[in-house]
Amino acid sequence: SGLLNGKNIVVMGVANDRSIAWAIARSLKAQGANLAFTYESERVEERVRKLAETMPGSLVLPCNVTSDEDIERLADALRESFGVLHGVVHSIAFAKTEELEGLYVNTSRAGFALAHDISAYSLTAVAQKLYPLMTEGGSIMTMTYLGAERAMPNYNVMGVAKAALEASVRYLAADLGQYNIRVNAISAGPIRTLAAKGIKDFNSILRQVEEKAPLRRTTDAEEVGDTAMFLMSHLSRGITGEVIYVDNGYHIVG
Ligand code: 0WD
Repeated sequence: SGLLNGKNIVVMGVANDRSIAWAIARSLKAQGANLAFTYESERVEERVRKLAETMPGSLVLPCNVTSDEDIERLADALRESFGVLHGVVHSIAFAKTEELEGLYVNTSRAGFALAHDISAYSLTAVAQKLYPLMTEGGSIMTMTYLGAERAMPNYNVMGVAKAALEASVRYLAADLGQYNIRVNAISAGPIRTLAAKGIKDFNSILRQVEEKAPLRRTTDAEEVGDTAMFLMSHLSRGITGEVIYVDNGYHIVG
């Protein structure tokens, strides 16, 4: 028996086995959740299917979050398979690599728009189309980073998009609380993933965390996974509109 028995949860943002979304899925599965995975494009479909096959009974559905049509189709597919939805894990972000180095002041209009569309607006778009399926209440969560609050080297436009994402969490929480739907974010310390590869000097960021974080180590995806499990569960029923740090304490000293 698990904390998430009978809970239907959609996990968005698995790209490979290093993805934070995949660690989250493992923690959710360990507590008995029924999972649906979405993939961005054919580029990652095969990898996501292979991973999902290791969790028998999981659904695998396409959804590029830049497309309202895709999100509507996702809502229809989830309604058909699950009926009721209890949880949404949003673990998606994107910016062009050239916007993730050098000076923020050089950010292009198109680069700004793209980063905000995929990394911030997509949470609202997904919540808008999926909350009607959460008829028994539910939990929506997303992934953010300290660069939302501080000007950090190279994070640039992604930091500005994460600030919009964190504000969206508060507005969505205010809107959806009346339906007993909670909306929160996890602010994770740096973890070596595909997305992290795009950030210049990522190794030196990891070294700084090892030196300065109160717990003197970098964040494991599993640590994020277990906090996500808590946010999806009844244990966190009093928490909404919040940003929870899973960063070994770095943000209090760094
Ligand atoms: O240090 C880190 N890795 C941290 C990541 C620290 C704190 C926060 N985060 C955040 C990221 O900003 C992101 O929001 O966690 C989330 C997950 O990131 P990740 O697990 O580090 O990276 P990755 O495994 O690359 O997953 C992100 C995925 C994309 O992967 P790629 O690398 O193929 O772009 O987001 C998905 C895609 O699978 N994605 C999309 N999904 C649907 N539609 C789209 C899209 N348009 N664009 C990207």
